[in-house]
Amino acid sequence: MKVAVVGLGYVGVALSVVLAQSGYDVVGIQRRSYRSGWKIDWINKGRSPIRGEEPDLAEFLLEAVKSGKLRAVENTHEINDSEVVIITVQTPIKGDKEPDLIHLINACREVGKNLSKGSMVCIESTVPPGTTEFVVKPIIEESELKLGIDFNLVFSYERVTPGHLIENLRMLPRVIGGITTDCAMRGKEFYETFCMGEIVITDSRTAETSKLVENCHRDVNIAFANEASLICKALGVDFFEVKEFVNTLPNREGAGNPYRNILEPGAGVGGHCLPKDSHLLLHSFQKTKDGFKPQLIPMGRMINESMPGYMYDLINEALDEAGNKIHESKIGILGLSYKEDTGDPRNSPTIKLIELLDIPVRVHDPYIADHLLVKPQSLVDTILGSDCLVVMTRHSQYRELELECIASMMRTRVIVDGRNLFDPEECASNGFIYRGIGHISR
Ligand code: SAJ
Repeated sequence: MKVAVVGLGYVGVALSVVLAQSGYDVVGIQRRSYRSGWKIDWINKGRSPIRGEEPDLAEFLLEAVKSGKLRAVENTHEINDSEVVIITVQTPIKGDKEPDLIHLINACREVGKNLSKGSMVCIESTVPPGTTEFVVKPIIEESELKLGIDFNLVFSYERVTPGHLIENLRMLPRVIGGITTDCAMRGKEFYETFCMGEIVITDSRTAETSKLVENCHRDVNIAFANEASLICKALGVDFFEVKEFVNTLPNREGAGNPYRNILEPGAGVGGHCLPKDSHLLLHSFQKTKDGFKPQLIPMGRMINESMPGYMYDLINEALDEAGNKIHESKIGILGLSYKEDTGDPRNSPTIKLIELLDIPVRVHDPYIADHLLVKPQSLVDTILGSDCLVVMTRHSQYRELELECIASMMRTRVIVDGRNLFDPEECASNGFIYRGIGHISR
């Protein structure tokens, strides 16, 4: 069976590979945009366009392309004889935090124009609740195709996290929301052919809302860790010790114990999901004109967005203690990517920090060689002669850094650790002025 995947981002590429590995004839469709057009030729050469550590992805992609099971094209006519069309285009938010659905709308228009009767359309992009029914469906029906008669339509959200794309797509449970029950059942039948996790069905709006609530829950829990760490700092208490003790509450099945799982405080919350998903959820909520005023979710978002600013304050405080002025200092930043062991700078807290510092800085990232805002440097050049080393991303490579060696390379020994990378005692014993989120200042 032929499947078309529209939008070759990290989800579309990984999904195309998993589908090809499961025996489908997959055509990945990508418009030749400035940012992503290069992926078409890259994939057809058997090369993965995804940066960072992705087990199996590059190897499986090469296999799929060599076997002819996977190819990438620009033109949307290939949708024509596909029995399933999956849309995985990005759904960012605009500067005013409003959803930007233009990529989804354009993709739906192309799908509507080329869809064959009897096909199924699956939306995997994260969307405001109601989008599948009130935005996608009408666009596809503009082509005289009738839902339920000529095509089926589902919203089926991905739950991937970079670093685990293939594993997540194959093993995690799936929630399939159909515009009709028949749609949902057909969606379940399709996803069962390559997803090993449990597959549950519901309506499209419930599925759309579940995805957003799932991510808002994470965003708010990270905000809780961030706020609790700032309270602990003010109390002169090490937050990581508190976190360790709190998380000792056992999570024994059936014991009914109200276990805890406090997350990691850090330099900020970046990526393509969490920074936007609460805005997508609240966008649809606001349209209901309900009198209730959400506070916790928007406040959690604000706390996470304030963390790069908090890092700025720690840098300022630590350099001041060293007798340096921030604007006369050489600052080296470890990590441009929003997340450890991945190469994705989207909404990265590092970008926010660089903008706040507003001075030339040196940045290193093992997975990012170039960026519009800053030219990443080598690790040595980032550390050598610097007055302050700032940890923004907890890449595994940084765990091998020797403090003694770093101390000998720096002009002033100041470390500001946003990801609990270094041990505060060890920093102190190596002569560093240390500040770290979640740790007591030394
Ligand atoms: N972060 C913290 N503290 C934490 C966990 C994360 O500060 O305890 C920061 C990270 O540094 C990063 C950001 O939050 O900047 C996001 O991290 P993430 O682990 O949530 O990674 P994402 O953005 O890839 O989230 C994905 C999401 N999946 C998608 O919808 C694409 C999300 O659904 C998952 O909850 C998350 O993975 C996951 O659970 O791994």
